[in-house]
Amino acid sequence: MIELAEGRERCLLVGVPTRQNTREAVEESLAELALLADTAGADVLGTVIQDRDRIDPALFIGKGKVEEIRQRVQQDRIPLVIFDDDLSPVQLRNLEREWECKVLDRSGLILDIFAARAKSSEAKCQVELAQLEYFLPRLTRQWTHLSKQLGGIGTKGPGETQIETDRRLIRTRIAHLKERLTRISQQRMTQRKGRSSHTRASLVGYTNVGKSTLLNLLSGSDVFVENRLFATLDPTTRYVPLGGGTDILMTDTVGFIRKLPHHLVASFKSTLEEITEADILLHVVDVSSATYDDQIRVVEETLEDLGAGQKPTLMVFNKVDRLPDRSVLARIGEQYPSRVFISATRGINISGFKEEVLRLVQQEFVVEQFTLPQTEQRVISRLFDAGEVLEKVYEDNSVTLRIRIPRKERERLHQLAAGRPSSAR
Ligand SMILES: Nc1nc2c(ncn2[C@@H]2O[C@H](COP(=O)(O)OP(=O)(O)OP(=O)(O)O)[C@@H](O)[C@H]2O)c(=O)[nH]1
Ligand SMILES: [Mg+2]
Repeated sequence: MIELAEGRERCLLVGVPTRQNTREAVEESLAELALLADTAGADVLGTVIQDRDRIDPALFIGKGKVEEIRQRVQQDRIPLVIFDDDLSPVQLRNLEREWECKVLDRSGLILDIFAARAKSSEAKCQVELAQLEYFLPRLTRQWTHLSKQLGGIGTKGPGETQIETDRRLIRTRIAHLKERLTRISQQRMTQRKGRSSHTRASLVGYTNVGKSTLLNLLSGSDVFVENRLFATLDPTTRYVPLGGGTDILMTDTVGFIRKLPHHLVASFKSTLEEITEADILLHVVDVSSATYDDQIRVVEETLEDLGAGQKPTLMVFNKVDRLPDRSVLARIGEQYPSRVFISATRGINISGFKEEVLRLVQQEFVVEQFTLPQTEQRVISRLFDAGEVLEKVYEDNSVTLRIRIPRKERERLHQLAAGRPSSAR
């Protein structure tokens, strides 16, 4: 709820290498934090790094560093200090008191960007929910934003009673948002069912790797593309022809980043269902990034958390046009058997991409036919649940279903259908 002011704001960044976190990793993470700050509308004046064996429970960094930063903040009148790691509510409060400026952590900054980027009512709801969950424990005396927004209670600095009132307001608001999101999620499910006769592919990947650019190219749509982080929050689904008469439904959605705030993932549930409900994943990677392998790991971990880690996946290495040295491609080729190299902006190897997607679809799914007596309602409904029904024909007392099913389910389903004494195959 700390809103960055209109126009550019100047800031300092702070990173802390510890025993678990090497200096090199922290420097990379800080470079990314600088991009996040830029996306949020802040100019980075400087970066402070302090090696520590142990995080200080009250101040996160050491007393000497706190003093050094205090002098810098006063001298240059810096309004904002951003930490690359998450601060506890106590650390945040103490540091704001020490420096008399705004202090944000990485999660707070990401939430702020999401809030500015959210366009649809669904995204706005999801971001607000994440922000409230994040700010509830951080609610302090200075904090009056929500009570003002919800009806002008308390325009002066609130006392303890005011904070209690704010907390109650927030909890009520959280409950309301959760209810709305449940309804939205149900609507999405109905929409997906309506389109269920097509294979669904979801574009996943780190933020800014070119997912939206690729969908635009494949479907002629005009999803917003930008060389900043989190250009896309709302899912867009389009038909994409793969050739040979096969169309698939492809969805572009929010990108991931390291240390993605837990609250954000939890509240973006309905958006992220586009990923968990997909048949196959197209994991887009910016192969020109120096840290692409780290990014792959972060995406894989996030997918694992979402329960989508086991889905059939094609690795799509994008931005090959930016590679000065292509020898890296051979190494990647060995490491990832199911992969393709493309450039979405230059249109390089898009036909190869489509072939690989088609191959994955054909490899993972088969279209099978089942004929059953119409009285076998229980088995019929299990078949409906198992795959996508492409055709159903009723004849006399039997029904014939053509269903696209995962290849690995084939045997089990035929046995299920054959297990009925009167079933015909
Ligand atoms: N050089 C080059 N740039 C690309 C390529 N594909 C995308 N880009 C650029 O990368 C930037 C990010 O592209 P987007 O399509 O917005 O990326 P995204 O993955 O949708 O990003 P988020 O929605 O922010 O997660 C834009 O500036 C694109 O023009 C490519 O093949 N080569
Ligand atoms: Mg995008």
